Amino acid sequence: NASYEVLVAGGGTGGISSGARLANKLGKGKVAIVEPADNHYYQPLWTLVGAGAKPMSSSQKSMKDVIPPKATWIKDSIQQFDPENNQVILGNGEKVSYKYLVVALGIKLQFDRIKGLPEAFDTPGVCSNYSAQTVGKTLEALQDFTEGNAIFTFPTPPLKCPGAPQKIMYLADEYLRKHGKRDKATVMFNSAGPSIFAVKKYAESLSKVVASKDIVTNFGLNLVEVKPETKEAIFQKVANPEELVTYKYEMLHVSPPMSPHEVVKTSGLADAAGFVEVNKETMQHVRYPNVFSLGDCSSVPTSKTAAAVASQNAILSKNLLSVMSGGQCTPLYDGYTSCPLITGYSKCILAEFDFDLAPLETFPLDQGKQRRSMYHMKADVMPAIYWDMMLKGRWSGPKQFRKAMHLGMSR
Ligand code: FAD
Ligand code: UQ1
Repeated sequence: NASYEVLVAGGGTGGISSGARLANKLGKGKVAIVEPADNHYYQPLWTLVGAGAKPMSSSQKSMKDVIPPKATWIKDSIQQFDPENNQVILGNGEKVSYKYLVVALGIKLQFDRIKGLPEAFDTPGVCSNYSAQTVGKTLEALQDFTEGNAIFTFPTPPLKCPGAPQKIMYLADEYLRKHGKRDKATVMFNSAGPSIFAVKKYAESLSKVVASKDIVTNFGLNLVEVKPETKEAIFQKVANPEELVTYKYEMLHVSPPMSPHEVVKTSGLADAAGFVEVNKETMQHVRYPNVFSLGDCSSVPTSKTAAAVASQNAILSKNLLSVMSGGQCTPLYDGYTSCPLITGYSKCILAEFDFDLAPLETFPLDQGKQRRSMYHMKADVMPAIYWDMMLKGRWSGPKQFRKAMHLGMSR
């Protein structure tokens, strides 16, 4: 059996950023990352890739180029966790033991929970920014659009980046205007949720954006079926699941339902909802003190984003190293998460908030406003920070900047 000081499950945003920190501290040969994929994706760029504002290549790097140089890459998937025996079983049947485990497997997309959808992706107009395979179809749908309904869906939670389902809608609105097709379109946000956004301050701003763009919102509608032959999308009323509502579509952007991966649900590490059950402030498992988790697969009750992982990976690594040397978990997570709500090809509302859905803003200006500066931050500055700093274990989120910019007056 191979054995490592720290085993990291998953080579996505959380696995690489925390794996890099731990390997930097512990040195060569101590940290292994289990990840089957050939490529690593910076998914936050997919909103812009879908809208044709960035090439797919800018969101993608070869996995071998992001695995930290001091970490060992185990190119396989985790088939089963065995926390009682401090080991995992790989896809090839081999066992790998660990002293400490970091679980960062992300969340599973479930396009197949919507009847007819997997097949509908092979037909014109149906697209989703949520996967590498379907994001390319979004721009095609915009280019092909002539007239009719452009429908943007939002599933029942849980989902990662809850702002993404509407960001692409604002970009689509602007695209259709630029190409003289907006007056032939009805742009519609059909959401299973109750409101445009969970944080009041940003919901107020976004409601104004929706109104100014002449977008129709239908809340409490959950997409359950797509009929590509007749170009119909069928929604269930959340308040009365017996009742179905059908809309014709010309373009249909689907944000799919999501769930924890099966291997996490059955790991012995999960809570009732299937997420890795950690202390929300320390990232340490509630039953196995040598297990930690971060990102979309964890039970941490904040909006699931890469920005949240930026804060979490620093806290997790410090706490894991402290526990390793017999100490306590000290840095405490406040739930910081951020959602750059792109509202056009050069506009963005930078939402930042905490566990209590209270704004926790970095910049000393009103971030509830649409700003060009925040668009550049999201489109050009953040990707560089991600590739050059975060994946190398050198980005802990904007907390220090926030404190400096508010002259120590902020939390
Ligand atoms: P991921 O980065 O998804 O990584 C999970 C990894 O685990 C993957 O590499 C996968 O291959 C691997 N894996 C899965 N199963 C196994 C297994 N059995 N064994 C081994 N490995 C496995 N966040 C923001 O901060 N800002 C944004 O603007 C933003 N926009 C987004 C827009 C879109 C369209 C999408 C899809 C996401 C967006 N996000 C955004 C969210 C962000 O990408 C995620 O929250 C972040 O990537 C979570 O990191 P993670 O490590 O938990 O999961
Ligand atoms: C952030 O730290 C981060 O991590 C890389 C993101 O990832 C996508 C973000 O989108 C944002 C907004 C932040 C927060 C950073 C600043 C400077 C506000």
